[in-house]
This record gives sequence, C-alpha cells and structure tokens, in this order.
Amino acid sequence: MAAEAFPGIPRIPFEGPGSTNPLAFRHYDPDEMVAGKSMRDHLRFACAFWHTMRNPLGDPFGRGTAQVPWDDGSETVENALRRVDVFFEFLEKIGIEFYCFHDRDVAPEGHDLDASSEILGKVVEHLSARQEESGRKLLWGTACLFEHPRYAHGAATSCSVDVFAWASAQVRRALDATHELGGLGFVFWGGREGYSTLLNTDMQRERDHLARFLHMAVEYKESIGFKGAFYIEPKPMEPTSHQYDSDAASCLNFLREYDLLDAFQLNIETNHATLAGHSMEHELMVAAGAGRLGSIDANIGHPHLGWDTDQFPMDIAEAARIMLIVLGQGGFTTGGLNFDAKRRRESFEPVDLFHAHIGGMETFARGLKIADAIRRDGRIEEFVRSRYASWDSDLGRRIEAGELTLPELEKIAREQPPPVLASGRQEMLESIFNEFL
Ligand code: XLS
Ligand code: NI
Ligand code: NI
Repeated sequence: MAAEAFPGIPRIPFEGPGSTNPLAFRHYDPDEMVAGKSMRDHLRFACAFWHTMRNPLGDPFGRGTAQVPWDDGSETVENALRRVDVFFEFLEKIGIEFYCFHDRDVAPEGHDLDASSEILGKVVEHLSARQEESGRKLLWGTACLFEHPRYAHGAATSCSVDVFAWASAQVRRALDATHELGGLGFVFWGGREGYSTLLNTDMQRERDHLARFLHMAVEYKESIGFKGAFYIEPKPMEPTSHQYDSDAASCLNFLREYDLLDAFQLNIETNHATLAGHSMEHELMVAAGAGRLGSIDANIGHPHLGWDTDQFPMDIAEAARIMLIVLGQGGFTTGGLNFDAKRRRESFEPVDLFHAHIGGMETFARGLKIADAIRRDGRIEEFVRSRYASWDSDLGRRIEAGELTLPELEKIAREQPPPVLASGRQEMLESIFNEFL
C-alpha cells in the first residue's frame, strides 16, 4: 500500500473527559455500555464518501479549497482506486465502521453505459477487498441521478423517456454494486425529482413515473435477492424549487398512494427537515409514528442561511432530541447515523476531516447519554402520559375504539360539567430537558 495520506495522525483514541487533545475522544467510547448496548452499536456512525473524498469545498462564489494531496484530479480508475485507499485509512483512523456512497463518487463515468459499469465494477472489487481487510461495512449505496447534465430535467421524473431509461440502467448497476458489497441499504434521494416551474411541468405524470421507477427497483431488488432496506430521503427543495419527496409526511403519502409503503423506510436528514420548515424532531416523529424511521443523515443547517449547508452536527441538545426518538423506537436496525456533512470552505486541511468527524461523533455520544438519562429519569415521559390520562377512562377507551357517534357524545357532553384543562407546562419541561445537558 502507498504512503499514508494522513501522516502523523494516529488512530483517534478515547482519552476521557479530562483530555484537551483535539485529536481524541472525550465522550465517545465505542465500548461503553449505555442502556444495555455499546455506544458503537447504538450510534452506528457512517462516513459519506462524497463529502469526505469528493467535496472540493466550493461555493457559488468561489472554487474549491480542499487540500487533497493524494488526488491527481484525473477521472481515471487509478485515481479512483487511490481515493478508496485514502478513504479506508480515514475510516480506520477515525474509528467509523460504516460508509455510504453514490456510484459516481467512487467511480468516474465512462464513454457509454457499458464502460461506466466496467469502471464501477473495478472500483467495487477494490472496495470489497478493503472492506474485507478492515471490517468496515456499507450502510447504504445510492445512484447519483442529479450531477450529470442529462439529468437537468430530473431522472425518473424527466420529460425525456430516454433519460428515464438511462436512470433505470444506472440504478440497476448501483443496486448490483450495493448488493455485491453486502450493503445494508439503498437510498433514493430525489435529487432533481421535482420542478423549477409548473409552467412546463405535468406534475401528475411525473409523480406516476417516479412511482413506476421505484416499483421497478423493488422488483429488481427481489430478483437479485438483495435483502437490504430501501430508503426514501425527503428534501423539500434545492436544487429544484419543489421536490416531490419534500418531507416525511408527503413521502409517506406518496408511498401509500402508489402501494410502495411496505417496501420503503425513510432516511431523515436534519438540514432537509429544517429546509422544509420542520424540526428534525418533527420529521423523525412522523417517520417513527408510521413505523418507517430507517436511518438518519446527521448534519445541521446554519440558522442564517436558507440552503442545505450540510454542517457537521455540533448541537448537543439537538442530538439529544434525535436520540430520544431513536431510543424510543428501540434503536436502529439496518440504519445508522450517516455524516452527510461537509467542512466549511475555510477548513480545507486534511486534518479538518478528523476535527469535523470527531466533533460530530462527540455530539452524538453526548446526545445519546443525555437521551438515556432523560428516559431513565422518566419525568418528561410521565408528564406526557399523565397529560393524556383522561383518555384512559372508559369514555376515552370507547371513543378510541370507535364505539361512539357524534350524537352520543353530544349527550355525554351535555350531562357533564364544562371541561377543565391543566397547563401544558412547556417551560417547566424545557427546564427539565436542560437539566440534563
Ligand atoms: C442531498 C442529499 C444527498 C443524499 C444522497 O442533499 O442529502 O446527499 O443523502 O443522495
Ligand atoms: Ni443526505
Ligand atoms: Ni442533504
């Protein structure tokens, strides 16, 4: 193997809360047991190949700044294989067990579909060998159906049937690759599955096409025996002005409408939730309530910026709110916490990849412990339970069981004294939550 890409950076150790070493963990001890499970198994961290290896850290006003001494900038197979080696060195040093990729992050496109498949095949072989050596696993794969100019009008929702066919070919191959690598899941994020203006858009036809596309993916998945989970990743906008997978509720409705609900779970991303005008907590609760919370893209937006800034998750209270819901549903099964996050343009040195991921991991380690402590304390849970206590009465039970009609309820209401309400105690509950931070 070639020289180290991150010389002088050792495997990041756990040094405990007293440490001031920025390249050490103070709170994330993978073996520490929390609520009967190791932190490693609770958190199931994953690293995103695209941000870690391929994001040049450009913005709409300036070119990329990322220092990538291992990358010669060419679209060759050799360069792609070298990036894989660097990525696995990073995974091993940072102590992250899972990763995620798009087909086009790991392998450049060839001059036609067959050439692209061949290149992807070579890279997959290499990824497979590195997985084997390192014990690292693929949390999910996906197909990049948004970067190439051919997808300008969308992929599965393109006005061009030929683009739809091309996207089908690409998803087929990306599924093969994910299957070959033993991936635990496959994500469909509707990169450009939406519109810029309704003046040129047949919305219902496009939605029908997207559903057809997903049905074909499910059929293909079954035909090759791929057992991983399928996830839809909601996002309301950007790059389009409206995406059909705009939030958890609209995704669930879409899946139900097209008889796809059994085949998909949701992969919820924090910054997408906030772009949709929701809290992450809201999106997670909608997904979990439908039994469809599969995985999480862990990042965070900037409160002043109205786009997907994909910042590393550094908000401990937010991580605690997320982990409360994850613990509440009994943890992850196939999913995990994927750092779909990039460094700021100013953090361009390779070592910043470590600082960024360490920060995100520490945030979630603390979030996990806080959420566990809040659950063990039980005051908030008990408050919620008692807030609905009137529903545990005979009347509540009969309404919930669908045994009463409007006229019958009118009779009951008339015979009773007017309802008396109790306070919602929001500020008291917020203070209890804060006690644990
Ligand atoms: C973009 C999305 C994307 C998906 C995978 O905003 O978050 O990165 O996670 O295609
Ligand atoms: Ni994402
Ligand atoms: Ni995103």
